[in-house]
Amino acid sequence: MQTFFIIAILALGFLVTFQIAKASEYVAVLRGEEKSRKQTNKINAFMLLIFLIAGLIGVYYCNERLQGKILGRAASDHGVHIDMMLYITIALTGVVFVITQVALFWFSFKYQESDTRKAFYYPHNNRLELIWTVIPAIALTILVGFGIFYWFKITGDAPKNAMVVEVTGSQFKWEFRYPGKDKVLGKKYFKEISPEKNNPLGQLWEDPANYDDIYVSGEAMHLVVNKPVRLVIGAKDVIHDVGLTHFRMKMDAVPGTPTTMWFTPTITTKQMREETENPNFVYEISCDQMCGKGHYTMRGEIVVESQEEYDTWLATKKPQYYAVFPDKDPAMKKPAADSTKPATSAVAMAGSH
Ligand SMILES: [Cu+2]
Repeated sequence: MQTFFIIAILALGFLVTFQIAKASEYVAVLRGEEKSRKQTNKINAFMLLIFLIAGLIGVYYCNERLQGKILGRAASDHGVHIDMMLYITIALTGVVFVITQVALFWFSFKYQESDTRKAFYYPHNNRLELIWTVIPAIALTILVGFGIFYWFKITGDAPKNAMVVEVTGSQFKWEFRYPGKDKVLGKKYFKEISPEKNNPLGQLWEDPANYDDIYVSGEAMHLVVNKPVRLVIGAKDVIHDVGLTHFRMKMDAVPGTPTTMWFTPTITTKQMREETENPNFVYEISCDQMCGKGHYTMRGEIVVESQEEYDTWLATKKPQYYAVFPDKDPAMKKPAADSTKPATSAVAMAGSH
């Protein structure tokens, strides 16, 4: 039934178009071909002017309407520069857009066919060609130049006092690793990855740098406000992408090839909640690379807090090394060494591993 209606509508549409075309042909014959063409021309010129005005009003309206729906204030030092680049680009291209569109449609209207005027033959002008090639080339070179400058800054060496967090993407979650007191991430090897053996990242336990590395999964990444952070990014299966829209950062997570970027968060989660008047505000990590059917679920969170809050949080975490070798955990050792006291729950736990 539906198919029948669609065919019927198409057939009717064709018939109507055909009849209109035929009718206008008869009108042209009655009025005279030349006169009819000139009249159509006039209508078209007027419509172009209407299109220009309606179009410009539409652009302005969309801008006003959607103004509050953009990302809000950039929450990192690089983010401020990236927003600035965006505004400069939009301002520059915006001015060019308005000038060219007004010229295009206004000229079409003003210089429409007229019996009192003859078209001026003007095929070529080298100076004009040079001007409209060189000026955009210079403008674009400056814009791209700034982009490259910030790109090298973001992906280049982080400041000496930067903290390090390793981010690993997999279908479909994010895992984090903090280097611990030695500030060095221990070596890892993909063949050692084994969640059953408490080694979800494939850390090599013979590397002492791994002893104090803290593994965090299923909760937010914690960062310190106004302290640069270098992210070491990787993936276990396919290409993911660490997208940090609030910080205006993003970087691919590629299996086997660590990528890095650094930035300084400048606003704490608490401050952002007050500023946005949204008590549930959280900084988000989105996967910005289509990575499979659960891609949309790859949402991570980031908490930006003071150094004290961060230290308190980190103190609640234990190195992954102790999960694999509970007997090396000083917290487990102490009660075991104390033979005068009855077995504590810690000993019982150590035994159960
Ligand atoms: Cu992903």
